[in-house]
Amino acid sequence: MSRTALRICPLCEATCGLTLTVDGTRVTGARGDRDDVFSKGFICPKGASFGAVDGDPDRLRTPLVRRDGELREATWEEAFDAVAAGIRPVVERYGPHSVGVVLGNPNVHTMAGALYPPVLLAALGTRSLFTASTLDQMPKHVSSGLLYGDANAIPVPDLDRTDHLLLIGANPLESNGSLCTAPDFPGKLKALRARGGTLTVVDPRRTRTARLADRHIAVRPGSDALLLAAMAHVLLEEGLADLKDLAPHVEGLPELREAVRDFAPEAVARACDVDAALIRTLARELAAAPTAAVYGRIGSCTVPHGTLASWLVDVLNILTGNLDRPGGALFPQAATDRTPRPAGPGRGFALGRWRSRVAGHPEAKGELPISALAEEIDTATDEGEPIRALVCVAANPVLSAPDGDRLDKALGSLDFMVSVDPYLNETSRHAHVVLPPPPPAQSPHHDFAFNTLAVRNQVRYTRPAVPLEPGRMAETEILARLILAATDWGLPCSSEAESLGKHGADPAAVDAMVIEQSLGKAAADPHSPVHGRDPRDLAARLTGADGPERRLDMMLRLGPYGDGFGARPDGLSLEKLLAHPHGIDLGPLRPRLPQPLRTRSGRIELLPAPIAGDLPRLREALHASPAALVLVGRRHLRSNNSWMHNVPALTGGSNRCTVHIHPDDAGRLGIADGAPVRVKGAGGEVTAPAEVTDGIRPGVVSLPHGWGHDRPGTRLAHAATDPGVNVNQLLDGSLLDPLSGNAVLNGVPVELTPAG
Ligand SMILES: Nc1nc2c(c(=O)[nH]1)N[C@H]1C(S)=C(S)[C@@H](COP(=O)(O)OP(=O)(O)OC[C@H]3O[C@@H](n4cnc5c(=O)[nH]c(N)nc54)[C@H](O)[C@@H]3O)O[C@H]1N2
Ligand SMILES: Nc1nc2c(c(=O)[nH]1)N[C@H]1C(S)=C(S)[C@@H](COP(=O)(O)OP(=O)(O)OC[C@H]3O[C@@H](n4cnc5c(=O)[nH]c(N)nc54)[C@H](O)[C@@H]3O)O[C@H]1N2
Ligand code: SF4
Ligand SMILES: [Mo]
Repeated sequence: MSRTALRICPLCEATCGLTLTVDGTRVTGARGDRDDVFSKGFICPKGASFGAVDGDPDRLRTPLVRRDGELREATWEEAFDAVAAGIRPVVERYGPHSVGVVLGNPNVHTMAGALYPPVLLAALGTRSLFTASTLDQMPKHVSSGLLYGDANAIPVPDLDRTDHLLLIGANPLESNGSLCTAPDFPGKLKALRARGGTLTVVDPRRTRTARLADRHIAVRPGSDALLLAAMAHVLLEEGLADLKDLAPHVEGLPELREAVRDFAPEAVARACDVDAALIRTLARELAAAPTAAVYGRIGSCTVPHGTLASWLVDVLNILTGNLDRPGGALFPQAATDRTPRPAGPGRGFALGRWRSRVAGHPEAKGELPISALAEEIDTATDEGEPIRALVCVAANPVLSAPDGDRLDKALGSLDFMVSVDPYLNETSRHAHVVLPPPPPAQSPHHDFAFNTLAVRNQVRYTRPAVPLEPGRMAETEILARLILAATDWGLPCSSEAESLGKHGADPAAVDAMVIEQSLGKAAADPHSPVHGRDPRDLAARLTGADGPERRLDMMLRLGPYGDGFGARPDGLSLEKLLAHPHGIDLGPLRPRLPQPLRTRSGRIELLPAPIAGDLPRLREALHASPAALVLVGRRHLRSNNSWMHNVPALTGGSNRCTVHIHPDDAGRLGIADGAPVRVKGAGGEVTAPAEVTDGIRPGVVSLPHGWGHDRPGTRLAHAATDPGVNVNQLLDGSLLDPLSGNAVLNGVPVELTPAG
């Protein structure tokens, strides 16, 4: 007997609503949910393969615990005992920072990943936090932190209403969008053009997105900050800047004018390899468009000037008055955001509150660069203890971060490592304990992170489509138990908490504790709808089948659309959301300034000091001689970073680990289409087949990331049949964007030779 169930897709940032066909516990089909208030039936090939991803026979079914050097199946109790025995002595002996935490990308695609890692970090008290953010969007967080005082205040292009979109280093036709949650991004780009709007794409490759555009600019990799600075220069020098309604909220305009003075189009043209006249046209068109949005993604972030480029994206939106207005770039307001406080000066955003032990990298947003993870494990200094134990949740840094070989060795040297991961892969194979979460059909879903980046305000929640199979544990419970096993979290706070910290205590106690603390704070906050009320009484009113649902209920009710626990009876609650299985539409993005600002001035600080301090480095780039050959990445529609190569339905065809190279370069270097080519970088070399294509500009080659599934001791049968190579082995981890600590993954110098 088959039935259907709804499930929000967790396989990319678009968050489409799916209708699954379920046979017993098996997902046998997936189609777009036409009634979903946000995605309206859209689905892509990955979503359509949800059943195959969910039912992958290589997914681990039980915990694994290392005994006598080998990972063996174990009970949950044995596994958490091993976690307690592994982490606690390290903390006692070497202190909290000797325990590292690595959080990977899927944490933003699970409820567990949103709700528990903050508690784990607080409980461990470690500063050794590394996440996929420093391989990705940390430059955007830093630029938002500096401009707006809130690292998570990221403006999103108003795709449905804009007249003009300037898209930099993003390929949503493959990625389906990022830091811009939009089901059917491709359709939205087509609709933009159909309504007479303009799409410009800046990308060294002629991607499928670029082919859709009115104009494609094949910029030299790594030079976008110069291009954007030149556009800002034109707006300011030609009198085209017009802040419109933003003017009263912005400070630093004269200083900005001075700061970009040296970046005239004629000065940057050579470094960008873009005609000066064209740069002037781009700036004039941006200013002339009725509404416009500049949007930058991976290609603008994972480069040497990632923070400057990310900042300049917003500067252009501000200078044209397009920030915070319909058709421009706006700040979404998610249902689980905190109740907006009145506008006014905030605490601002600080960088470098501590530094990494070995290289002295400054922290950003509480994180150290993941490029420095290996050295923080394998290098002794006088500055403190190396990392000796690691908690790795949904991360595969051996493939996703620079110099996987070094990290691979470093992980092998740890006293203890626990991975929360469904697969035994290149990273988790080093763990002493592997805790496997259930497949997505057995997990509930709400997009805490992506709703704050969505092109339309809306809220959706799906309960598990399939009940937990016997022997499975929900990922929320796994993480709650991990916190209890590894730490003494909560002990000093209340008598009720006495039972906490005791390994084996009820995991619901973790949620109860978070609820107690959050409601206590809300009741004490004069701007909260529950100000002055009794936190215990509020807690008693929460509904939900378990701890995570009660926490979702609490966040919804305290949030900007919430019922305020009765204060606004029409408002949101979990109960109300459950009554709307296809979600609740909360309307288009609306102007919100100055409310989101948290800078010390209470205004947008257009030229923050750390940015000004980094501009001399950009000025130097004007005169640097470009490398003969540089590497960029690429994504494929039927993949996701490192963990979808084990699903036959999603591999093969054009989804292959090949070196894209322009015919001119191939001819010059004697490289034939399909022949093996050796690529050499600072961190090592790899050999992969060449794919000669004029879809990439001369002087640039491209390899996708997330491949290299040929290490021993993994359980990825299908991926191992076509392992590909690890592009990140070409990096040695030393190239970073200095303000954000983000790895430079694009525009990296390489050498190519035919491999015999
Ligand atoms: N050269 C190059 N390198 C890159 C990039 C690039 O463009 N070029 N992109 C970077 C970017 S943007 C990112 S985000 C990073 C990603 O870096 P990572 O997050 O390290 O890599 P993923 O491949 O996403 O691996 C996620 C891990 O989570 C596991 N997993 C999958 N689903 C779940 C789940 O539901 N729960 C749990 N607990 N685990 C799960 C997978 O098995 C896998 O081990 O890679 C980066 N690396
Ligand atoms: N199918 C699929 N979807 C995904 C993922 C996946 O692996 N596969 N990963 C997800 C994740 S974690 C993320 S972060 C997002 C990323 O989402 P996107 O940023 O849209 O992803 P990419 O396809 O890597 O696009 C980056 C583009 O930047 C270009 N580029 C490289 N260097 C430069 C440069 O210096 N300047 C400019 N202007 N462009 C440059 C590349 O050629 C590439 O086309 O995708 C998400 N969605
Ligand atoms: S676009 Fe993303 S969220 Fe939508 S179905 Fe495809 S993978 Fe899932
Ligand atoms: Mo990412």
